[in-house]
Amino acid sequence: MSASGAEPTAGGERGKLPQMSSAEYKPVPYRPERVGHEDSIARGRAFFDSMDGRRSVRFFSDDPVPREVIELAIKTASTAPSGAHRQPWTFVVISDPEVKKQIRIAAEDEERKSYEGGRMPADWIEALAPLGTDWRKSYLETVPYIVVQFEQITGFDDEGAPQKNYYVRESNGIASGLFIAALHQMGLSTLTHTPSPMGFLSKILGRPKNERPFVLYPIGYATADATVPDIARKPLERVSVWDPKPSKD
Ligand code: IYR
Repeated sequence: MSASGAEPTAGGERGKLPQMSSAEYKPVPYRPERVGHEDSIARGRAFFDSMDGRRSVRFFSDDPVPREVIELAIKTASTAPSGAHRQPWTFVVISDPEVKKQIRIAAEDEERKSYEGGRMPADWIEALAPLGTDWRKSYLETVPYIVVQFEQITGFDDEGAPQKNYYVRESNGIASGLFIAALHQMGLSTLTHTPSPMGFLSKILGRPKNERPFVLYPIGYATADATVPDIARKPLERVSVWDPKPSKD
């Protein structure tokens, strides 16, 4: 059995898989750097220590950010694995103060309805209490850049005909993680903001029907007096299970 699973199974006609067209599958050699154990651990520790220092930030300065920082973060996000390698995302970059203002007004409108208009259930409001969030999003006008990641529910083939995408949410989630990791590595701060509902972003940003807003990121430098909630991450034992036994039933 090859890794592609392209061979017909023993089950005869019924279990037969379509023959993969060899004309379309053209692999090239891949030789990732082989790293010794000590170096692996040293690199892993350094990366973990750096990423463990990342926090979601809500206090931003208006200090300028080089355009290349945003370009690099988007390019890094786009290295994410994706369903059928469709890369079903669009990162929309906003630097125009007028558009930022429109986004702030629309986002605060929605958030006010959620927080104070009874749209968020009590348990949700309670869950957010330790984070100190409310409907006010003034940072949306302060930051030098807002990026909105859109998920492409469908895409287009080379002829421009609509084409199905696969694992769109999962692919976008992975790209989002890489995006915020890249920003953190470059010394920038951000927040994965999901004003709900986010439909207003499609309108303000003139996005086509096949795209849906996924996450909004205000991006900039944290202010010198920025604060974050006093919360801790779960220890390894609470986020992993090693060599579990099969269940009896
Ligand atoms: N979208 C709201 C509410 C909110 C929801 C979750 I889940 C958070 O972790 C934080 C906030 C807001 O941005 O305030």
